[in-house]
Amino acid sequence: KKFNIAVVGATGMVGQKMLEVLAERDFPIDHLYLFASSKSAGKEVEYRGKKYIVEELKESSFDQDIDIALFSAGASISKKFSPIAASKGVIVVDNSSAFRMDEKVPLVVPEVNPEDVEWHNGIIANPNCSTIQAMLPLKALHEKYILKRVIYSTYQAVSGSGVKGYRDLKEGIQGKDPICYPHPIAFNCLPHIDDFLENGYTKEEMKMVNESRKILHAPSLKVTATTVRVPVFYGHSESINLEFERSFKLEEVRKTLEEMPGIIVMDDPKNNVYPLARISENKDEVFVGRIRRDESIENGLNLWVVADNIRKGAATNTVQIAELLIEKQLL
Ligand code: 11C
Repeated sequence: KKFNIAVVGATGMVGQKMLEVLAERDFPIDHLYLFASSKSAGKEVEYRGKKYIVEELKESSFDQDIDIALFSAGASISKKFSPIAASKGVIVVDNSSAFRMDEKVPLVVPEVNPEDVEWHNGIIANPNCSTIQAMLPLKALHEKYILKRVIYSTYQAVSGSGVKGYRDLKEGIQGKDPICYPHPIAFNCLPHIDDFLENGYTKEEMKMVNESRKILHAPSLKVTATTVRVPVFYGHSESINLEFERSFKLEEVRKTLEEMPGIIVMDDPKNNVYPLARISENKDEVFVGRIRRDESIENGLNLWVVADNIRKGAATNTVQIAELLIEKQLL
């Protein structure tokens, strides 16, 4: 059986990657609809050798026979159009932050909490990129050793800010002033991703805290985060410090991570082998390395976790959720 799929935000960085991933994975598409703002409407986009015209997104767009709509056009577009689509029987997989913490909306990483898609009410949220990649190792280890506390420190690529962030790094290297960030990102690190909140954290940091608890079904898990933008085009890197209830053997930890679907363990520091942003580029897996004990506490562990933020962090995870809907016959 084939399905009618819509991509909302089809001309954006993530929308384009979604199309690439859908084609690569041979997603069973009957009819493909591409939507974007009026600015991009009329543009031609190619999918599997066929040209499609991008349509302007309107309320009436969802009167068409659409099974699944993959949204990646920002939170305000999602807030307005996802409920309209859902009310017309379209299942929305939303890559924005609009509905992630809504109690009626599942927040899903397919390798981690696939069962949560079953209680959807028309909208399923795709987590933030920096959360997604952390969830795979954390879930695998939480099941065995029970997480007590998580400390995230991230090193995030400029593509997380879309084309403007990419431009700030590319042109910033040549000395141009930034337009996306408040400071130059070239040859710099900015401890500032998304807006600051009253508690002194950024929205990006609180996304990591809140989304981790929801996905792991651990509402009282202690989590803290510092998120930093670094001069890298693609691939978010994360130092993750963990404290567990139970004791562990390092060898067992390594095996658990190796056995987790979606993870590639790269951990041979003597031969300079560890995950790198440039290795993760255009890959769907989450790379884990620098696996070592935190010797300052009992049952402490340090990991270095890297993934392509546009692939596993956005487009691939969204497409995997759509595949899950088909697999579980939820359409
Ligand atoms: C970044 N994580 O790297 C952000 C991008 O909530 O979907 C994704 C923002 C979001 O800047």
